[in-house]
Amino acid sequence: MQSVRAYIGIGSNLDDPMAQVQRALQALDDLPACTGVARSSLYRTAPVGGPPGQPDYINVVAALDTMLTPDELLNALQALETAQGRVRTVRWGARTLDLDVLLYGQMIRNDPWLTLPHPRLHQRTFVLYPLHDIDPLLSIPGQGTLAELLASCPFQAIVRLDQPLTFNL
Ligand code: A4P
Ligand code: MG
Repeated sequence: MQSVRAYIGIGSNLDDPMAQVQRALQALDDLPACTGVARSSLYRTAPVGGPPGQPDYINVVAALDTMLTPDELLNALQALETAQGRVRTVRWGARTLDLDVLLYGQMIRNDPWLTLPHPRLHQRTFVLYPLHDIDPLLSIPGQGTLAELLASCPFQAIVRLDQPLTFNL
């Protein structure tokens, strides 16, 4: 079986978000049947949606080459969220760690358990800019190029904190 390139969105705004995100990047790299390829810059971002008064997020995107199926990958991500103390209460509420499958190769899938590409990817600068760091020419299946999506995305405050890193491209 050929590996598939998957892009994982990582976000945290509770309990030392920078440490949570660094721990998640390491945990993703250690997942079985996955090889870390690159990560975007780290970003500080204003919360989008959810209850008012939440702290800012740290957001980053990781690219992996994986032999896991999409369902196995989501299960593995949810186990990592739980291991880092994720508790689900309010929708879009503050969280220690959120791991989303943004893209799994070119797969398009409309299933509430796992929708691909991630259903709100195109509305979020905290996902589009990090994806652009890793592959500026990336095309999102069914939605268009990153450049097109960035041009039509509503303004959201986002600050780049460091430089992207490439591991195995
Ligand atoms: N699910 C369906 N498709 C996917 C997918 N592609 N990746 C299902 C991951 N999960 C997917 O997710 C709810 C359910 O979505 C899961 O059970 C899964 O089967 P969740 O992680 O439990 O809850 P959530 O993350 O609060 O929900 P949701 O709707 O995925 O939230 P979003 O849209 O990801 O938004 N603002 C900033 N600045 N930075 C952020 O990172 N994140 C959110 C979460 C809101 N605002 C933010 C940020
Ligand atoms: Mg989520």
